[in-house]
Amino acid sequence: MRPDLRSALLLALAVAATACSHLDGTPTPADGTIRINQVGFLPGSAKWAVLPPQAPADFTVLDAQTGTVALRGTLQPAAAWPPTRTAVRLADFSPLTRPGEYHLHVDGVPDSPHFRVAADAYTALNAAAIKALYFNRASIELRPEHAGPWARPAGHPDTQVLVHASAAGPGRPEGSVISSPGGWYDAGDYNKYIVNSGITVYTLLAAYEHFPEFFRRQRLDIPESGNGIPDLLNEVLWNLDWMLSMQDPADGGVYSKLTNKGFDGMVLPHEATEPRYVVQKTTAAALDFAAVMATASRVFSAFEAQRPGLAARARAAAQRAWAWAQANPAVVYRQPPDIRTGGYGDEQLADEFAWAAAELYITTRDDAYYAAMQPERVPADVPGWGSVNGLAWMSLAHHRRGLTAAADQRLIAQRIEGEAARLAEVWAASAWRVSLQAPDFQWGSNSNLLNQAVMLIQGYRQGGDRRQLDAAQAALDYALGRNAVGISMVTGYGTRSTRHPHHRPSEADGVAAPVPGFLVGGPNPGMQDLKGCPVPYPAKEPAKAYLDHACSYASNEVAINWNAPLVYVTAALQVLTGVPQ
Ligand SMILES: [Ca+2]
Ligand SMILES: [Ca+2]
Repeated sequence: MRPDLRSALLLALAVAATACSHLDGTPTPADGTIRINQVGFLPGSAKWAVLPPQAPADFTVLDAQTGTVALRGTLQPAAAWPPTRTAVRLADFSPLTRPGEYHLHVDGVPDSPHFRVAADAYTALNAAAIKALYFNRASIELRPEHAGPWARPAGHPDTQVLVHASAAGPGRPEGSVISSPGGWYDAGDYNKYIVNSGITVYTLLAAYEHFPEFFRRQRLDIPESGNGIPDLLNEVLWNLDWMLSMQDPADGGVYSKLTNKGFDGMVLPHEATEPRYVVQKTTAAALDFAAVMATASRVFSAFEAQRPGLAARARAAAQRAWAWAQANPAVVYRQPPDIRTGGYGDEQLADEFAWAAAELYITTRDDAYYAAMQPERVPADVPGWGSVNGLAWMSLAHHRRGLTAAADQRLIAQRIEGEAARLAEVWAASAWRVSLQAPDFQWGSNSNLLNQAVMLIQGYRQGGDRRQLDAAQAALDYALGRNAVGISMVTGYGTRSTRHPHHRPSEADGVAAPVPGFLVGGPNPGMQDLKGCPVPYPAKEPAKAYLDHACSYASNEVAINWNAPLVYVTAALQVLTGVPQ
């Protein structure tokens, strides 16, 4: 979720200047056409398509090359789905397991887009979702051999960053200059935020902890490829090293963000040269930082030869940030009057305390941290940047066999399996066969859904209930086109995908295709950007309130924390789905 409501007015001015050239956004396919995952499926995936209620009962799956019938089936009865306020019928073509290229045919309805069934269905998408973070790197030139047509000069060296009045402290008075280079631009803007880096970096590190073999084999063609560290971790290091520089050495507190005073126009990074500031230390920043550094310490302990001392440094940094938060337990973010960039403000900090305590416990095996988590008071809910309880349980469950006797194994299993079972019930009862319900269509609805999928996958890993894995597959299907707008909401992936994300490099680079691999926010009936958009949203229903236009930061922005669960889910499905029986 992007909290930058305040950016609306500033952006409106910049967007209005470029709007005329962007009236060719991807047209929404007509209602009444087949909605399907346009990228494809693993042979063992559950496979669903959504059809209009008036479709006749029989469907066929046709081989796209030969036109021969690969599968025949019968649609399920029409049922209502509240997020579109319409009824739909489902086609279940899970028995289609033979690799190939296909489309779905139903008499009287236009054929579906082509889709693949392939043993490597999600490997390229997974790599692209990580590479999108490379494309958002600050402080480095993107060279043509790595970035192709999206090559660009380096932006934001961030070696001369001013300490804002809100961040002043002993040894670093207002106006002091510090160096804090690297990191990823957070989203469509050019600022860097610790809170949102927290869940992002954690989710990527968790993907590595859970599926190391998958990532050890992967090559992303980034500058560090071949250096003895898996490329996912190389990419993580670009942001992790930046995060380390955001800790005040004097007291262990962590600045909440590194930012301009206001948002930049729609320009390339090297054209955005406003002064940069570190702003206010907060409790949430310290705790998210502590959780990430504790996790990183575990992961990078296996790479001592490549990054000597990093594991120990991250662990010490985590403990210092934790100590700062203990001494400053309620410092919430207050936007200074002269700063207008994203806030990521969060006043509920019990979840951040629980998550940091859990990660420090797992890394140090010190029971005092487990007690500090107060686990019996922590629910396992779907994570988001400001709501991180679920991450604590996810880590405890993964590491459950190596925990001390203090850990309540039954509680860990109950929390994970309970939340996954709840989500799977919603999925099973959904006419669209997706765990997202009408109230979930908020800012960043696609990431809400993929974070639900992350929790469903934890349930499957813990308890082995296959329906939970299928519900996670359904979430990916949704992002890739089996949704009410019929568009794959990952740039560059799918036959009909997002063309005009709210993403400054994509707008300013003169390349027609958007920078690939980014998940956009998705349908959001809040439509907080209406005033700044020269064209209306095509529809207002919760699942259809989506506008493929660069003005639409409320439905079409990109964000690092939205790509992270896309990385996790595509890797997990690729590894866990298995071959058909
Ligand atoms: Ca919180
Ligand atoms: Ca472009």
